[in-house]
Amino acid sequence: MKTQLAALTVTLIAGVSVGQTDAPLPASVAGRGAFRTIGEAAAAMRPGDTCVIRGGLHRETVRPAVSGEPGRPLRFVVAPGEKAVITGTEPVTGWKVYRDRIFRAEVAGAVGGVFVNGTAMTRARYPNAGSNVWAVNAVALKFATNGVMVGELPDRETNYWNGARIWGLNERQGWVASTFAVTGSVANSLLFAGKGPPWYGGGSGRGFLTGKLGELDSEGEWHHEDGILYLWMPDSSDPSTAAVEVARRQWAFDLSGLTNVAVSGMGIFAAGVNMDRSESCLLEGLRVRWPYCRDDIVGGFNRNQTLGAASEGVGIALGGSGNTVRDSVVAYSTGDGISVYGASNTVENCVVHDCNLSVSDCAPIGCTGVGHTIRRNTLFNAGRSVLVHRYLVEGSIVSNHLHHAGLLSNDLGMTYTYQTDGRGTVIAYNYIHHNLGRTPGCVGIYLDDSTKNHVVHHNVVWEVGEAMAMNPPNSTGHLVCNNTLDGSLAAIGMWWQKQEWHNMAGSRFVNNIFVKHISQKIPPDAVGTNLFKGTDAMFADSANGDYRLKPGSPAIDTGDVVAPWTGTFAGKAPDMGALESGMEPWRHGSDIPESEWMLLPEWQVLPDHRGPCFSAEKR
Ligand SMILES: [Ca+2]
Ligand SMILES: [Ca+2]
Repeated sequence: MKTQLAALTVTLIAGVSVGQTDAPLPASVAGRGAFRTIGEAAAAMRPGDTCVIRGGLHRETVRPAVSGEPGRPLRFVVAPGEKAVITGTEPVTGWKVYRDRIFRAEVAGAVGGVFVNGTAMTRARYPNAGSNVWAVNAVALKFATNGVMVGELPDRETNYWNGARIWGLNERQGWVASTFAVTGSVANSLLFAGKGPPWYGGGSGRGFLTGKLGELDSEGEWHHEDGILYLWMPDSSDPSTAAVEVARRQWAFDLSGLTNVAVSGMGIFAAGVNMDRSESCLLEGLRVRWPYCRDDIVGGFNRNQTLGAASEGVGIALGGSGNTVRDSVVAYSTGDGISVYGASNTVENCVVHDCNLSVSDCAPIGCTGVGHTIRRNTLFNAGRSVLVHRYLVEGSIVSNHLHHAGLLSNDLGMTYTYQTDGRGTVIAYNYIHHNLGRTPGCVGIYLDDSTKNHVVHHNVVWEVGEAMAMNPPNSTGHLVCNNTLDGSLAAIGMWWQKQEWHNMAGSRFVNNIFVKHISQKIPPDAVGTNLFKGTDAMFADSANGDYRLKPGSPAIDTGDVVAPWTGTFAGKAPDMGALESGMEPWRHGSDIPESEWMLLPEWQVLPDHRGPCFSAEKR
């Protein structure tokens, strides 16, 4: 690991060293020369130019001076056979022993994240984190009275926790985590200003505390205070023998407000790409690690129509219009992987995983705006939902593979929206499975309250509590057609008790296979031909996620034509459910092989957490 990074560092240093005239410069543009940085090359580029980037680590934010033109984009490519990584980090040197195995070094300014040989370290905290980021080690916290909560806290002097920051998740609701400042402490009581964050008012929860040097007491922890970075190395070694870096720059590329720029084949580490107000820009073949690595996310529900590049937890900021991210892998983010807003942007054939470590309102893909396409992506491992599409209208969410959501929160959809008039947003041909949240509220496709006008068809949903949830009021104008909905509790669940709120005018349910019951609050006249609970659909092997129909299934050729959504079918009529007998199942998810997901072969891979993390208490 260390060797790999060191080799890259040497490569870059060789490229820029004065006097080494035989070493290739890091970037070149045909007809314009070679440059000491990509940024210098970018400043010289004109429409139609291609910048060739040499292998190695590049520590800069690249900002072209001008836009490309239609058919004559600015292109950034990597030299053939080389690996180039733009990193948002800067190395830390000048380490001295602080005490015991803790070292200190001067680091001015804010520290967004600390990496050792490419692996993220943990801000010093109580209780200690443990090795599994998806198994938050936290203490019980309980409401005492306004401004006070009590917890299982260690013996510390009065007001020791003044200035600390607490991350907490409510136990009963457990929707989203949030953070807030502690203003004082007495014994096992924490004091804070005001009534506290949303999760607190509901009673008990779990949390951890950061912001105190005194809690730097284990391997892999760091603390930054008064311009000094303190670090206990993961192997208790001297940090000067390793590549220790701090996150400094939010963006690897700043394409905001530019048009017709294409970036291909780069690695990006501890930084995102800013496409705020961009048009017709393209990112392809990228390998991105930690597009957002800071642990400063306040949390709570904070995503709405105003999502923009300045929102907390934004990863790759895909704003503007007509931009595309494709064939890329984005992994590890305390916030979003890709944050989509603006209009008519596309995310296609990407793998986005292990995001929203903060358990906030973020997701592998967070999406709001008009007319976006989210197609053939594989999204998995998320603190909450894997796809949030709140306020997405006229959108298209098709042929994705979505799995392993709810690793740390409860009452969530693997896809989630609320208060959204989709104006025809289509959610179709997706495979959706494994919500690890607690039931009830452990949902596959969640159209939460006041959501209207979505077309949900040909999705296969399993290993969830409720395959779909549609919460009134005004759950109107939806078409739910040809889905295979297998949840342990319900095919379609619904909450709210007031009957008069259940306005589902114009919503229709047809050709679905409901393995379990659907909510009795769905008006009977909205429910057409479906295969209901109690009739065996004869799936090939549903225990292993194979929902194709066996010959003789009562779902075969017993559906209605629902133009245009039933599309091409085999036999004399459409089948019920998502997978038409006699036709090949559609392609879903990204086709990037797992062997090609890595940024660099030996860089951080989080342990595979595609299993329940809190099995004893969650499901
Ligand atoms: Ca600690
Ligand atoms: Ca058929």
